[in-house]
Amino acid sequence: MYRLHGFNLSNYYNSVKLGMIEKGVDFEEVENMPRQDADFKAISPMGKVPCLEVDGQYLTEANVIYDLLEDRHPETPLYPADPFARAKAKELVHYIELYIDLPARRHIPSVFLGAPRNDAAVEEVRPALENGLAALRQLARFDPFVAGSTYGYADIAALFHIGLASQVIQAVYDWDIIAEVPGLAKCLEQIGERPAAKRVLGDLQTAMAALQG
Ligand SMILES: N[C@@H](CCC(=O)N[C@@H](CS)C(=O)NCC(=O)O)C(=O)O
Repeated sequence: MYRLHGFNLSNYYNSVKLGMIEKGVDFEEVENMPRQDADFKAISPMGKVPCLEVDGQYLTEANVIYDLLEDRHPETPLYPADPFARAKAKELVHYIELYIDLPARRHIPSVFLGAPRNDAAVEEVRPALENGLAALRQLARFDPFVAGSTYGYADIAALFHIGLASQVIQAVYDWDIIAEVPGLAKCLEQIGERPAAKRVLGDLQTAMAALQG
């Protein structure tokens, strides 16, 4: 039995949750906020979510969790079977995490949590994202999915990580980063129409509405 620790506003939590639903894996959601206390760090050493509990053992880092799920539940694959195509899909997941999500995330405190505007971030994030978006234009296939002909974790990462980044960046710079990558808007729209994605996005919207009061 799997227990997925995290919360419905987290893009990384939602990416694992969607993967598990797509795979038809049985799991329980355990609401847990990221935090630095010793109890939580005992299960998630950096205090981050998601954290997957697997028969009393714990695993962190979303893309490592994708790999475990892929190995244990290969019947509904979310990575291509061909080793090189699979590596290229993982490359896209890493690019989306490291060069889109990570820079954009520096603005989460000011956009969502009432923190003051971070002037250093305002200056540094835009050029970092311009690089990340250029890399995405170079690597993404949209054929019709992000990594090519099959749906999988690259699409899931794009849906949640670029979805969040685009909201944050629109708010700070009035800049539409999705429009910077031809084919991305249509691709995200078709991913968001999948029944499993609609369920996770619905839970996200409910959590967002509760946050905004
Ligand atoms: N590299 C981590 C990133 C996870 C992450 O940043 N999660 C956020 C929530 S979306 C979090 O826990 N933030 C709290 C923190 O960074 O201390 C992964 O792939 O799981």
